[in-house]
Amino acid sequence: MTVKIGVIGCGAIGLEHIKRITNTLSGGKIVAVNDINENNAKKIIADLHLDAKFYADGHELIRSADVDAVLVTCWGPAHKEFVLEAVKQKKYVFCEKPLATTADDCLEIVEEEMKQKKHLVQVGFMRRFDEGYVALKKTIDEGQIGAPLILHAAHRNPAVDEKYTTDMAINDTMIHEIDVLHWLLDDEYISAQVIYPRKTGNASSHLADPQIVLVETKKGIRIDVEIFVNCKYGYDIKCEVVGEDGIAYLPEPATVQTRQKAALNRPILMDWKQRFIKAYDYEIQAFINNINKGQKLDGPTSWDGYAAALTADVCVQAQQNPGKILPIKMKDRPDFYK
Ligand code: NAI
Ligand code: ISE
Repeated sequence: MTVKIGVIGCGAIGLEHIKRITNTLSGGKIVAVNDINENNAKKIIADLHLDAKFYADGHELIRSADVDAVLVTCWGPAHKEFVLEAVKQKKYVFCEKPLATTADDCLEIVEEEMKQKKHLVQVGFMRRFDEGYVALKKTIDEGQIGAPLILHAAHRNPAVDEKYTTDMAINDTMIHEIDVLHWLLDDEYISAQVIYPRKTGNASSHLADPQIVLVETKKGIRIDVEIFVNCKYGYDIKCEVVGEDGIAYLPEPATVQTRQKAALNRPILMDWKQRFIKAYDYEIQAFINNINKGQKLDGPTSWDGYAAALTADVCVQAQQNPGKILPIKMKDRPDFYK
């Protein structure tokens, strides 16, 4: 069977996903495309020779009998309306992060999904599909480093544009750590604190960069995440778990090491699209395969989308109250999502 997919939002990541479904993955076909930028969407259909129809209205795309599953890859504030509509229509939906921009909006999706009594939503937290994080989780789960005590993480982007604001360091960037780290540690967050180091001269005047977020978990693990989005030298993701019997590190991406002109060199990637390319392939292939086999979706759920949004809300409040430790009060996970 081929899953007939409609895409809402054909910007940077929407286009990447359209290309991977068309050229790299199996079992799925792009049959419908929507974007408020009609010219761009139509150009993508033409340039990639897609056998797909353009819909001026995203809701009409979702309701179309030609569409089995929906990819929501437009900008964050529009995610909720399209995900809710897809769930109401009992259609599978893959939504790029964030699931919605507020925790309350995420809960509305959670409630609608539970009403339908079926897991229909997968959220695009692709790091759970990254081979490095999967290997790191296995190391921790097997008890190789004993109980985790401390986790040091860094999320560095070479540069961001003028439109990138201080809260985006949480909502757009650290949101990946927020999701992947509690999954990695099989734990929940209970508090957050933000501190600001000396500001880099490479950031725009309105942006606080870098930032450090300190998070505590239910088990008492202390996590520090450095977010530095104008680090210049590369796209660099670090994760080091300190356990009672040893330390485990997120593997570096495989790049060729050279010895040349009295120097030992290893290139560093510059772009997030390259760094997690396989993880994006795996998450969407899993989405397609599970639909095709009639299996439960196995990626991040709408509950994970809620947990991330709630944690991010508290981290943004912590940004506005530097140094203050703020509690994270999560609702109890419903049985449906256990
Ligand atoms: P983008 O700005 O390149 O593209 C967004 C597209 O959505 C544009 O083509 C815009 O015209 C369209 N759009 C906006 N409102 C719309 C609406 N109401 N209906 C239909 N189309 C609409 O943004 P980008 O980088 O592609 O990001 C899209 C989403 O993907 C964001 O939520 C972002 O956080 C997420 N993302 C996830 C990444 C990951 O690593 N998982 C990486 C990059 C983005
Ligand atoms: C972007 O939206 C992403 O999701 C990337 O993974 C992240 O590194 C970047 O900071 C975000 O802007």
